[in-house]
Amino acid sequence: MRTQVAIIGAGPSGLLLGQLLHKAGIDNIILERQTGEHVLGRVRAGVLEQVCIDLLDEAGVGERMHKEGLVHSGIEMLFDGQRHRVDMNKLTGGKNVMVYGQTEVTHDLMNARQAEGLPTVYEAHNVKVHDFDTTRPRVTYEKNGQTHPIECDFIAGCDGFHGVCRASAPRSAISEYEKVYPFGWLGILADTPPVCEELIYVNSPRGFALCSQRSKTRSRYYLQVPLTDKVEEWTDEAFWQELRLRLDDEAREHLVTGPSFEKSIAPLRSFVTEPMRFGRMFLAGDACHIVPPTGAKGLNLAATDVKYLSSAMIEFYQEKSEAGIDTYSQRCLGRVWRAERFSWWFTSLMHRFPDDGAIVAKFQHAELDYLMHSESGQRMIAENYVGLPLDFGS
Ligand code: RFL
Ligand code: PHB
Repeated sequence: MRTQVAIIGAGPSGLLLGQLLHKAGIDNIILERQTGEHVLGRVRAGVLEQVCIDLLDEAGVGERMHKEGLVHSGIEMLFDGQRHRVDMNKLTGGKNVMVYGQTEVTHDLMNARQAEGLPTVYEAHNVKVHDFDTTRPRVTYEKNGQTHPIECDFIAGCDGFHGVCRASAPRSAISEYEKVYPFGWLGILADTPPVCEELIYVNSPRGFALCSQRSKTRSRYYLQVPLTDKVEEWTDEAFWQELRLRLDDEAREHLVTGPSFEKSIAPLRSFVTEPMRFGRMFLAGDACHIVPPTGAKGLNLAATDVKYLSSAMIEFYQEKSEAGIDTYSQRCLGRVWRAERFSWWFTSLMHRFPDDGAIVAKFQHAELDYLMHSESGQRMIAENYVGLPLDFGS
């Protein structure tokens, strides 16, 4: 079999890339290790930046998002028992974010791909990438006991943190930077109305908490927990009890509890791979960078990688120019490091680190107090949260 671009991974990066390439007349095949149901079962991101919204529109899959997504113009910060609102819209000259789950984004992209009859191979096992240091790369995979080869012009590694593409890059050509945080996020989904119209980020003496949502009737809550905690040990009752203890009086009063239908613990990590291109193989999304979820940046960064990668490939085919593919890595990494910086900073400001003493909690409070009483401090949070402009720094 032959295609122009072989895409590994049917997460949001791979599906969005496939859609944008198809719109430009570039054929592609997606190979996914899991079943489609499994991919849709993973509950992850919830906040989309304008750049991501625009790209989903460009890919022709924005209709349901605009109907069902919730536009948020601010976030709330809770510390020392007091809530403070960061008015993102006012501080950024009119920018907002959209609350719309990654599951829904993935669903919309999968439906569009299926409707257009584009090839996706689910349960593609033992995917291997070959000869990407030449102009004739190949991919092989196993399905139903047979090995299938695919010849292509480019390989797009959209296969997440545990994927095969980054692992296949020559060790001598790659630099990796990593920080693992000494806690995780225990998250639940419940069909209860959200405690507040906006998201509440909480710095409490008992650790971080986040009150998020998926719709007016579906809540998503997170608690900072030790890495040694097991999800089975957390009953719904224990979760709600602990969340209550981290909230302020008003939120405690408004909190509506109920049975959860999803519960999981996610570890937190900052990670970057440089470069993001190895000959004819390109990495995008979680395959080459991970941020702790505090800044809500992971999916949004994946979307901008895909924006740069699709335009580089379109330039290659339509204008016979390699300029875009040659600068792909450099263009992405500027934005990646800015988002990594913000996510690390926001995580450090909002969580209790096990080895920090009481003085660090005091530093955090003093910094939060400063930020909430300084317009430039609040603007720094707002402009990073809604997403820095694509041409920032250039
Ligand atoms: P994904 O979603 O991991 O998809 C990669 C796909 O590749 C497949 N795969 C393979 N396929 C074939 N062969 C192999 N060898 C393969 N190895 C892997 C996998 O099965 C999978 O289907 O990566 P992608 O597409 O780059 O998307 C990245 C996002 O999923 C991620 O950055 C976000 O979820 C991060 N994130 C958030 N991002 C935001 O922008 N806003 C948020 O509010 C936000 N909240 C979050 C988050 C991530 C979280 N967790 C669980 C880490 C909240 C949480 C709790
Ligand atoms: C979510 O709703 O899952 C979510 C929202 C904001 C974050 C992280 C996760 O910073």
